[in-house]
Amino acid sequence: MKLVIGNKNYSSWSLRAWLAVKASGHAFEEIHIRLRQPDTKAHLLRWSPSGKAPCLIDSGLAIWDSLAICEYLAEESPHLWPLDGAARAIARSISAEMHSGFEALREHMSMDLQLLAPVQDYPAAVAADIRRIDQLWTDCRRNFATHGPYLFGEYSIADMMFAPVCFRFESYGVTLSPSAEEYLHVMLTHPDMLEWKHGALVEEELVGAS
Ligand SMILES: N[C@@H](CCC(=O)N[C@@H](CS)C(=O)NCC(=O)O)C(=O)O
Repeated sequence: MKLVIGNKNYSSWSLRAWLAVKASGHAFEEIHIRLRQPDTKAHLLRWSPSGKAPCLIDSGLAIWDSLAICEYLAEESPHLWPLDGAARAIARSISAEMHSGFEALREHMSMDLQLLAPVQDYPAAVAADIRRIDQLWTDCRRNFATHGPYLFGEYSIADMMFAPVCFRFESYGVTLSPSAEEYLHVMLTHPDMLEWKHGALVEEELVGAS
């Protein structure tokens, strides 16, 4: 398996797919494409039909878009979604909401793992996105997380979909409710999150040195 990803520092969509491949247990090769360069699109199009990262290559089959990659992996590894049907339905709902929403948060708090810049005042739309995410995290953990600290107890695709938000909240020093804060800490200390972050910092050092 190969996973085509953008810069670890910035590529929030790549992070989701990378976490899913890691959690699936497959050995895989990372193909790194540097984003925001004149030739980025050409490099991406060599692998990814959409010209975007991430793209998973499995036995010659290209699967693009983070959520589609997660679903593809979950077909073979059903534990990537919560096993209970109701929990799985809600996990898919919040993952889809993340995938297609929260535009204000994306626009004003882009993922940048090198950044530590606490923000006091957000535009109202960003504050509304943060409140909604806090509520989702709190509700899911209260209703479903009876056997573990993640959104549905066990670590699942729902957590992976919100992983970039966790890095954003850390970078911008976002204040959350106690339950959401506890969840944020759990995610930020997950070994795969720490590995990705380390990769992002090393990658930027290399870029800076070149
Ligand atoms: N909905 C897509 C979004 C993918 C996306 O926008 N990827 C960005 C990197 S984070 C990209 O490839 N940008 C390069 C470009 O658009 O030229 C997904 O979930 O994978």
